Amino acid sequence: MKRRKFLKNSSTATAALVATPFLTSCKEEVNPSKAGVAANTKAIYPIVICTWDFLNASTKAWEVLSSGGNALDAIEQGVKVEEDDVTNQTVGTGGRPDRDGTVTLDACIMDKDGNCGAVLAMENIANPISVARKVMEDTPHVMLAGQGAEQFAYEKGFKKVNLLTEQSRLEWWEWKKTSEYKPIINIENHDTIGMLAIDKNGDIAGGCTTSGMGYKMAGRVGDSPIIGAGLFVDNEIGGATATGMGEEVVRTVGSFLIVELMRQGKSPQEACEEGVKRIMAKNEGRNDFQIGFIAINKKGEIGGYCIQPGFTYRTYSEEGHINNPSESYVS
Ligand code: SD4
Repeated sequence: MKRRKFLKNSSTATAALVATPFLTSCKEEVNPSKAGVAANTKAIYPIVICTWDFLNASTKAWEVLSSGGNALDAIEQGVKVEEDDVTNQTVGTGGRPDRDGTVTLDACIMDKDGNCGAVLAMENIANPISVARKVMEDTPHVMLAGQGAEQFAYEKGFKKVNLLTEQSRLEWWEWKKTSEYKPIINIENHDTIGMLAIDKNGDIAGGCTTSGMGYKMAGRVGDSPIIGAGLFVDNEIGGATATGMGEEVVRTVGSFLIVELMRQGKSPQEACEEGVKRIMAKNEGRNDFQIGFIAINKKGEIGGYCIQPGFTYRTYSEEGHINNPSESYVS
């Protein structure tokens, strides 16, 4: 589904006109042979898109983009808003702990040149997206995990903080009474932020950050910090990112798959739908988990699709900010 059609159909759309003084030349011809799109179409950017209804995060990213900033900065600044929001129990400070009561954070970031960085199962550091960016920019590696990631963060000047809020500690204590690992659809696997942005130059970047599945086993890592699974960007084609049951996204290398499907000519919407279908094909008869994908192509067209009803994704562009209800595989 094309973005304009989606906006028109969106019953919960909350479009608001915004001042965009730097947006005088945001429409540009796209090379159709590279982007897999029809000839003579216009690109619309800057634009930011993120999983779930993160108005504050997308607004922050839009502030960066609309004042001429680049997509990578917009991503880092945008998702940090959720990392710092203690009421979001799936990202950053305030995230739900693992079953032993330890909060561990996962994040990755990817730029227009295919550079990427990630931290996995990192404790005690409030902004994993910024550490992931440092891994990308200041090391010869792509991923740092656990204590290595934490140590690296201290070397880069990050402070040690307590990520476990009283609210999350009390809920974990309550959970321990049954100790049943059974993530509740759209609740316990909710609110990971995956974000994709195109800046005024038409360059794409993306990021994804999470505390992972609540009450997971110690050391468990999902899709979110895994390049290709929770996030993938190819500046010639577009980007994709995921939220939900990470194990299933990893098994399908979901975000890479969606970008490759766009390379073959599918729209972002068609590619997200195919991504979900591939997952469901491996899970015949299973209907107890949620995954949501979002994607954007070089034109700034967007798409989103999920397994269960309830997933939404937010866009912010010169056309305003919109909360898009996603269509779902299961009705
Ligand atoms: C994970 N994909 O760790 C993440 C969880 C998530 O919204 O997306 N929550 O598997």
